[in-house]
Amino acid sequence: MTKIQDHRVAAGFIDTARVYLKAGKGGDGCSSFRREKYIPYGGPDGGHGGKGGSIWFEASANITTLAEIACHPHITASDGCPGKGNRKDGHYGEDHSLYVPCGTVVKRAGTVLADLKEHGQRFMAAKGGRGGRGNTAFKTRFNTAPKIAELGEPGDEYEARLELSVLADVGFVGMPNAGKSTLLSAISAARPKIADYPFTTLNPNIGMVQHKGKSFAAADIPGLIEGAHEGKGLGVLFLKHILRTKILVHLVDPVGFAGMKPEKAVRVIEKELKDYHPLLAKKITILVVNKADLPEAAKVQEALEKKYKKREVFLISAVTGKGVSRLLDRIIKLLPTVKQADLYQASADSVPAALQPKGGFTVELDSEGVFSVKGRRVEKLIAMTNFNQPDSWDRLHRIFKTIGMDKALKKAGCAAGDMVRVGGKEFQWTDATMAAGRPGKFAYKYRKFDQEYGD
Ligand SMILES: Nc1nc2c(ncn2[C@@H]2O[C@H](COP(=O)(O)OP(=O)(O)OP(=O)(O)O)[C@@H](O)[C@H]2O)c(=O)[nH]1
Ligand SMILES: [Mg+2]
Repeated sequence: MTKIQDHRVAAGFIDTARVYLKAGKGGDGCSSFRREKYIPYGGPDGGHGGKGGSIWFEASANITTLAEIACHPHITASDGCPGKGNRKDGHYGEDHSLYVPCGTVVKRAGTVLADLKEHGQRFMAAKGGRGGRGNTAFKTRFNTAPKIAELGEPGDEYEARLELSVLADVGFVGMPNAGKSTLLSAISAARPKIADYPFTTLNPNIGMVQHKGKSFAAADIPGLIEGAHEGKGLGVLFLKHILRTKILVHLVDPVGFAGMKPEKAVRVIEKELKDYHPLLAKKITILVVNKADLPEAAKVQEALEKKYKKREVFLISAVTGKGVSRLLDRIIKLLPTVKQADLYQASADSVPAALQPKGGFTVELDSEGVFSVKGRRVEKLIAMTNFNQPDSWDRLHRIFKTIGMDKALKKAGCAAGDMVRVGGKEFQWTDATMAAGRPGKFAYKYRKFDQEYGD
């Protein structure tokens, strides 16, 4: 961690966090038979396992930082309980909800899963596993006493990255000491720190501005300096927070900054914004000369008006309030005209594995000479098969045959004695294995089961 980030931790503002999610495993199904006096052949009565708990993220307007989550990054939801005899189904695992600030983007391996913008918006980030079915589910007229019960499905497990991109309508940018925080505190209830030295603001501040019956959110970020987009100063850490604003207000200090003339400072800031992200250059940027009470201010405004003929240049004083109302009028008029495309869009393939369509499987011969079968459905089938039950083996073989896995393996060159790996388990493929399936008149039934099989 760099020094700057350390400082941010101390300041309590964390805008990125890495979290390890582990949803609950489904409870195992139960294989049992009804045994009661005077009830011969009581039949199967094993209950189903309960569903595992899922992990949800919920946007909340009452939170402004990811600090809480960053400090407790291991998040698990509880497992479902196993089923029991007498048709008792297991309890469901409890879902786990985590509150995140509005504007939090959830990513997995670089792809955006969700963008939580509105208060109360929820997203299931990790789905709990399905409970295994008890042997009551496997009773058929051909097999009235099945000794098969599924294991619970494992829950989703992965590392997610949370990124907070503050949601404000208007962003204040400018060199340090230009008066950004002073302006925010003058027009909203926010009370950022204000002082007569550069880099007073260390974290973004957000305030709700009420003006003539309309309201909007404004964000003040730390001052920018030359080279900010390359990491100089503090500003770069927070530039992403203005990416989603609709309008930028560029405050200019008529005194200049560190010997730099105001006109040059304007050019420097605009270049920094453009270099950080082309989107920032495209935003409507209102030029505002602050500190109108100082004698230099009017001249600077005139000079900027001359230079940027097509742009309006406002003259305000955040301290005395001069010109502020006019500026707010302009902002309120402009805001509804800005239509913003979504910056973060959840892509279709970024949906968590458990929510993806089932799909088929692929067979590949790996470097160790093992035939590796991959596919969500077959992997799930293996994970939910109880290999301690001989009948479960039979069922597995039948399903392999029905879904065409033995044919696919033969086609790939698999012969008796070769090793096959599916879902982390290895089997030796034998003719008996292939012959174990009983296709023919059962094929349709298992195909039907196969269609039902899944979520
Ligand atoms: N005379 C005068 N001084 C002002 C005005 N607005 C702000 N200031 C002063 O300028 C100094 C800097 O103000 P800040 O609001 O902290 O500036 P900032 O842009 O937030 O600065 P950083 O957070 O360091 O980037 C303070 O001493 C303010 O009192 C103004 O309209 N007139
Ligand atoms: Mg400030």
